[in-house]
Amino acid sequence: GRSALRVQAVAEAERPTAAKSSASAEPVTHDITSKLKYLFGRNGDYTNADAYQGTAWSVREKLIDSFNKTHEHWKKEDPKFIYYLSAEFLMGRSLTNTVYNLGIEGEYGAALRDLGYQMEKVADAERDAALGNGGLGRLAACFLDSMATLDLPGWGYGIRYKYGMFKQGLKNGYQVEMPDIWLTKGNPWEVKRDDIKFEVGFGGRVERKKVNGKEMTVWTPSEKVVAQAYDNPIPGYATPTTSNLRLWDAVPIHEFDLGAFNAGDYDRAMLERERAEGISAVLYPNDSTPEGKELRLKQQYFFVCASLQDVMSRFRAVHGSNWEALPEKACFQLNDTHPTIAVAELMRLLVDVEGLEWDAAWTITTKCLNYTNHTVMPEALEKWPVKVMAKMLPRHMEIIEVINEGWTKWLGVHLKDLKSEERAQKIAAMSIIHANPWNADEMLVNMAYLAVVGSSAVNGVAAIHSNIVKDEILNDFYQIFPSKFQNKTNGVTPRRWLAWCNPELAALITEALGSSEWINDTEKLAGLRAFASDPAFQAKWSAVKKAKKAKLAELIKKIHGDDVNQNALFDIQIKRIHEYKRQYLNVLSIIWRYKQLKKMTPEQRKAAVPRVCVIGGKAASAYDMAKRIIRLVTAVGDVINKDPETKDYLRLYFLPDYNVSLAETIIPAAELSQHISTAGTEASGTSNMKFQMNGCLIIGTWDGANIEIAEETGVENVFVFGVRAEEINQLRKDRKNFKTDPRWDELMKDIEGGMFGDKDYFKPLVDSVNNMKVGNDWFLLANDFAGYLAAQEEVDATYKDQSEWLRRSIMYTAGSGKFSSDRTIREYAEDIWHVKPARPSA
Ligand code: HBZ
Repeated sequence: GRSALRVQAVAEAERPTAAKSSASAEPVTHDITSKLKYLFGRNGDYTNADAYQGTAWSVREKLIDSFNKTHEHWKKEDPKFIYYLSAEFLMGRSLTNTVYNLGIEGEYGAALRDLGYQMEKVADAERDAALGNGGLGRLAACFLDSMATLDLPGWGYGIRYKYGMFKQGLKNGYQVEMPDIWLTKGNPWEVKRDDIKFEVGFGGRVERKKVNGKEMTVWTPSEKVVAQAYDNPIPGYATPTTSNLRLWDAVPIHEFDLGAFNAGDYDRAMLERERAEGISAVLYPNDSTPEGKELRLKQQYFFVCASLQDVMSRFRAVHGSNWEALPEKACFQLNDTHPTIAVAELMRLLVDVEGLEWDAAWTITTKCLNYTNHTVMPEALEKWPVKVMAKMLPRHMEIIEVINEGWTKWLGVHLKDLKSEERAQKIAAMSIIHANPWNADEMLVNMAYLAVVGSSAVNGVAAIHSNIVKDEILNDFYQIFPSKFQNKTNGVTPRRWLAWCNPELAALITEALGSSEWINDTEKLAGLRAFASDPAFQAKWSAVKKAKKAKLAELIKKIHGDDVNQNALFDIQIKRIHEYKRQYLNVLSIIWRYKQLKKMTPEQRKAAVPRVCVIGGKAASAYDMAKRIIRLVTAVGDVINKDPETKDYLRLYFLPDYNVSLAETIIPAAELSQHISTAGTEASGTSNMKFQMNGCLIIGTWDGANIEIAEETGVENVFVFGVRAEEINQLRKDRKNFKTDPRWDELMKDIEGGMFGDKDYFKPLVDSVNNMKVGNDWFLLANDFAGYLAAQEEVDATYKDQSEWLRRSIMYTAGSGKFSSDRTIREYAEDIWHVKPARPSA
């Protein structure tokens, strides 16, 4: 409509970044076409995909200029650096983010227009860098954006997986997994560093030897590979700073075994290459149960070993072997336990390679390392069998044993006032190495315990989660080191997740606030509260939402071939599929809604609030129950989307291959989003923050960051339901006596009875929540069911009052200031890292 066009016009005029280039697009146009000509041999008649390549390779040069300046400055200043060690960085696409962060979107947009292309369509041709599973990997990516924007000297370190997160397809409504082949067309956002390589060893033997009269430990690995560095420049927003994400690729030490090749043994000649390349070949797609495979441990050690050697070699170049000063120049954040082998590796490098005394090395190590926990699920905590570790990393296993001896001895002294039996129990419970509770013959290395003992600070990712870490998961350790434990509530970058993915809303916000400063000072969004009840502002706000809903409707049409009612409430749940996240509960309420609609007269239906429900997310390949949940979503959708009586009032679509780019389209279009985990199970959640920023109302449990979001938005503006975390243990114990709601019983019978077909396939799903006698329904869906339906009714009632709905929507964005990752990173920098900004001159 007209107002949507007006907003679009505002968006064009008031581009939220500073640089509105009035310069001619001519040089940029020329640069793009010459990239196409000389790099790709193309001469006119470009597709959007070509235009993307030309544009990206041109932008890359600006990025590298900025990268070089920043690193020259940092080299000169020699500030303390933070190194974010993470097995995953879920970066998504780079083109839009790069031109906006560098403030060159004006010239590039104009150049593309001159050539007859639209930036949005061109940007759409980029493949996601999907080197992560979900929240944890995307958090790392948001953190890099904020670190650069805040001018903090800091790098990310990780693995350059050849295949990222699998692509999800649907076949007859079931999930199918396809490889993510993302590098075939080259990657303009990386720079291969041919001069930066480190050897990484595995296996072999450990000996004591006299070296220059000193007793030393020498590890001779049986297998070696080379870690090859690739740098991915990370532009900050509205600053000259461009920092770095350094990813390691595994390559063989010898190109290939010529001897074997000449002897005609081609297979053996290739063996070394295959073994090496296998290490960085593929991201494990598990977001919850750790993969106990040797290759996974190899990946972890591979990137940690290369990263520590790299940092130490830069330190040595400036400070020689003054290792005592290392903690003044470098600190490492362990993103979950995945890089925890760093505790043993830093000890090995300091003691075995640099020749430091054990105690001095231990002081340095514990000063340099910090650990973030992201989960409360006991089954998700990594434990490596001692056997596996001893075989692959024999020296590290010894080091961990020595660390554990020192630790348990220290504990004995520290707990001397306890009765000896109690003391022995405590020590056993806190030992880094302990027996497998399910198999007493197997000894395990508890990586979380190793991380806590080896770190200065340990943090959870939302207030409630940090409390659960202190009071439950790591309570024994908290008792001993209370000051080690902190909270750092997660955040998301407001650049990608509001300004760039929703330029129309960004323009409206900038217009209302009179400046675009909110983009790196999100507390300013609070100024929107003054407009929340203003009908004229609400109308503009609503026009933006409508325009974004139209985009999502287009996507649904493209994928499913259906036209959806764009006046319906757009109700979204997108996240990894997991029992604790309770997509199943969502489906049950959709079935219930369908049944209610079926009972209504046509007149009554006309009074109902129409909904378009969208569910998206990947199931880990081996997570059987999650795959059944996906099939239930598609099966229910197949029935209700076709029903002529109800299809104008209710739809359910599963959007396959949910990823960062899809999120950038879905989130701005959402009016209601669902964050309905069992209280106490979702550490934080971060999409909840993205939805909030985009003015999307939340239906959710009192869990993770939902709580803090509700506090900032006004609890009365959020649809909160369900049991509280404190009640969970008792409710689980009482589960057998729980009397289910009759509506619940009805739905169970419907699914079991084949209302959506596939009844044998759905049987385990019904049993998982409905076999009370064996104490099932671990995630308490039945307990929260009635409260959830009531909250959904409240949603409908509120939606009928559009002015109230819009007021709340504006209040959400206005209350989202706290959830910028800039705030999170500032807290890490001040409370944990003690790093200070170092901005190069422009
Ligand atoms: O980390 C998530 C939490 O579930 C979520 O609540 C939180 O907001 C987010 C950021 O703190 N955890 C994950 O995403 N975890 C993984 O993706 C994962 C990946 C590999 C693993 C284990 C977990 O081996």
